Amino acid sequence: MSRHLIQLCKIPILAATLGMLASCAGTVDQPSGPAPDRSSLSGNGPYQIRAYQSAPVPEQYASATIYYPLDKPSAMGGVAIAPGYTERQRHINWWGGRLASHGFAVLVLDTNDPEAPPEQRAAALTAAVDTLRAENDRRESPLFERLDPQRMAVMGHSMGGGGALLAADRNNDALAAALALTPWQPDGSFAGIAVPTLIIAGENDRIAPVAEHAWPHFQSLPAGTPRAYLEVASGDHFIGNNRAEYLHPLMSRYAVAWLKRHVDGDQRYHPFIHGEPVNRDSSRFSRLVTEPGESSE
Ligand code: 9J3
Repeated sequence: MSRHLIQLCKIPILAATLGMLASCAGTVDQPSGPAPDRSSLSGNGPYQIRAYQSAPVPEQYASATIYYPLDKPSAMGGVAIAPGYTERQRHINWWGGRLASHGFAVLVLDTNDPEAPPEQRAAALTAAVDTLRAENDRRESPLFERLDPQRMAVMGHSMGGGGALLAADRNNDALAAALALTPWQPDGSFAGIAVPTLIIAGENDRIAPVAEHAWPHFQSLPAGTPRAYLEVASGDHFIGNNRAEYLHPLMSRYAVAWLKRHVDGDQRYHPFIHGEPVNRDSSRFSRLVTEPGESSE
């Protein structure tokens, strides 16, 4: 139901009156949690974090940890996250707790083969989204009847980021957002992605150089799809990883805002991607393109 109403809001001419904007804002999910500001987005959110590993594991990945907010009163969206080449959960799992603290159920996976190509990571992410959805129906799950199966996102680092983009390209209707951290996918072209997509890249990435990976990936996204490209000045291939702790506040501000805005439909986060607060970070980025697309005012 709310999906259809959101679609209506994509018609810019209809949305071009204040009255219409107000009614569009009212049709998305009710904003939940305290109003965001720069500092709240930079660190952990308002919810207590819990994690478990007892969800059924499908054949497409080896194992996973699911992080979730213990005390979020309303239904939560989900995010599936894949690591990069030779990486394990421990290389990127700071995102699990961080995103859970802001109200998401977050599945961080280990691939069957640490050297698996992006294609296999895409299949793992798609299966992981199915795992999250199934948790909503599994009585023994801490997420039983606490998820909104319509609000699922995919995310990943490097080959996992390539996998997230591939998964989004193929599962248009099934996802609410995609987020790629220094994505790696040679000749990656993602014109089939219809969901809001954020790419975070590193200016000095020598492993997935932006000129061959993140930037052409971004340019291949269809105009009209909400999309953003953030290129961290002097950033390397590992800007989104656990070890780049000094960058976690910056990463967090944009990733949390993107997911809150597009997975939860919470308009309060819009200015933190497209508005004035972004100016305060502009010196941190060598390139910054944010396009609200047709789904936003
Ligand atoms: O996932 C990644 O970090 C991909 C970078 C890489 O080393 O690919 C070469 C096979």
